[in-house]
Amino acid sequence: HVRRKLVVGNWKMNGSLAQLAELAPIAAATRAASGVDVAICPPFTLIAPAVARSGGIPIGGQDCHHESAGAHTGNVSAGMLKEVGARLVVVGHSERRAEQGESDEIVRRKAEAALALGLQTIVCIGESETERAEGRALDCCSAQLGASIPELSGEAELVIAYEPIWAIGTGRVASCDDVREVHALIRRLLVERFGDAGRRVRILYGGSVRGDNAAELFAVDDVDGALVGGASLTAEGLVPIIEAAA
Ligand code: G2H
Repeated sequence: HVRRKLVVGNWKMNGSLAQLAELAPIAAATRAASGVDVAICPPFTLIAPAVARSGGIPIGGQDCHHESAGAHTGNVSAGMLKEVGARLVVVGHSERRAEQGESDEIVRRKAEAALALGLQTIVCIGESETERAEGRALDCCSAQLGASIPELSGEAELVIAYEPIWAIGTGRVASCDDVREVHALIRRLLVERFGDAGRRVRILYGGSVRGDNAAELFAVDDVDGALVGGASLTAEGLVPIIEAAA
């Protein structure tokens, strides 16, 4: 199975209308790289203007609610994202699991809602520092994956992102051996659950990916791309990662 590399920028709660100027050089680098898929997930308020200035790069949300509408102050549904041109969404990021108390069950329902509307859906999992120190990283990832992903149906693409929490925004990258071990586990669980379709699911690594460490991560088996936070805010930061994926 040949899986194209996928590089997704997660701007988190960063960016501005002015920052959307970074999209043009990112789009140009993506066209030049060929063979790499690139997408950017800015804050909700920037999605519509980002779509207008995307240069063809898919724009997505960083979360969606699991219901389609209703009394959920402050939330945004998958349909709302889609209406303004979003083509993907990230769900279950560890920052949302921690700050908003999102459970695996809620994450799974969000993923179901997004996939049902045809959004490419990136489900994030990953162990904490304590869980790794206690030798429970694989068990944690296995349990989270099992409970956070929905059944596959329809055409929309499910993507998994493995983000060890201790590597997020810290400058500490997981070792290639650790990444290989967890990605192999995720692949095995996906194939057990979905059969051959599990081989087509792309598995991204996330956590302090930068231009100077991307190539070695992308060389690891079953690393099909990256979910990039800090380094995705500028073309200068993201373009070397796109080039490393090409
Ligand atoms: C992990 C990642 C992107 P960063 O959260 O989701 O962020 O690259 O800043 O560690």
